[in-house]
Amino acid sequence: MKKVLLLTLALVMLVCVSAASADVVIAFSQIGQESDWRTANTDDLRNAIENHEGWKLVYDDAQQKQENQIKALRNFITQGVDYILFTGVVSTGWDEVLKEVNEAEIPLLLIDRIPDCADKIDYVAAFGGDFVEEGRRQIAWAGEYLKSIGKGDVDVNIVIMEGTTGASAQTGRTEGNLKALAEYPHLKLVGQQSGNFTRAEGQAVMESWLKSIDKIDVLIAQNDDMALGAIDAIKAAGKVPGKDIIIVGCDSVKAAFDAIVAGEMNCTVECTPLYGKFVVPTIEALIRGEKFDKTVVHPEEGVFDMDGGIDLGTVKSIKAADVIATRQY
Ligand code: GZL
Repeated sequence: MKKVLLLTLALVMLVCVSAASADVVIAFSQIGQESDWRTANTDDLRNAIENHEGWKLVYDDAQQKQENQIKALRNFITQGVDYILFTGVVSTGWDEVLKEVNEAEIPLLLIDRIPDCADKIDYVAAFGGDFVEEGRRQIAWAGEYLKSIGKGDVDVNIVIMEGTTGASAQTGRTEGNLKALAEYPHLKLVGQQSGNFTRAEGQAVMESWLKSIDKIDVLIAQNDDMALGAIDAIKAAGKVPGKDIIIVGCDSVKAAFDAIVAGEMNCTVECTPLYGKFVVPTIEALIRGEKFDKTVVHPEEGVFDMDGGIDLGTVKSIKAADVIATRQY
């Protein structure tokens, strides 16, 4: 009798332990590896999920191709994962596949770039940059900086290097850039072209601009990787980046801080890639049965430059050299 009781107890404990350690499978459809921002975003989310007790990550890198993301999402459905994290390489063309995710009743978390169809699909939570505000901050910084050095009433030629065409980070930042230009009539837009968020394409676009545009005074690059590529082109053309051409990036990755401290870049507008601290507690809360609304949560973000103190209304710039040692990406 005693043996039967002990055996039953052992069996019950085994079932409890296996249930407790049952994996929560989280699938992540990532855009690619196009920039330092993207790499930091991937690393942060992978670490946060893979280091969580009982959680397993299913990861897909789409190499910046929408068709690869659509395939990955359908694979996640077939695998019967428990949660899906999604950021879209472009904003359109997701309605059908995200409806399939909904029909499979797999909770969907939107991060980074929110798809245009967001108001037509179900998702359990969303976190992403305020791209319009980031674009505004880029132009406002250039306008306020020129005022601070007594050049607020001097006509200057400005070029805007855009991110991946059709990505919400590009459309949002462009909207913010162009709206803010109206506040600074002396900033004359003489070039606007996509560098696809990559360093190589940023260098190529800047090389062509330096040959085709007589005078460029300010570069607004919608991410730091393109700004760093443009710096390579500016140096190759025998000009001094950060002085002959004022350079404003976006993301605030480490390489941009290094360039600002070296005097080769002037400003970077922050767009954090560190979403692990939002995603992990949200999934833990969802497992507890908590619900979230469809508000897109925008992380707190700053602006970093050579000297600090430039007032942009919603934020004041911080001297990059003062905080470079504290940066996490
Ligand atoms: C912004 C993100 C953008 C970054 C780029 O949230 O989607 O994509 O600004 C990255 O560096 O390629």
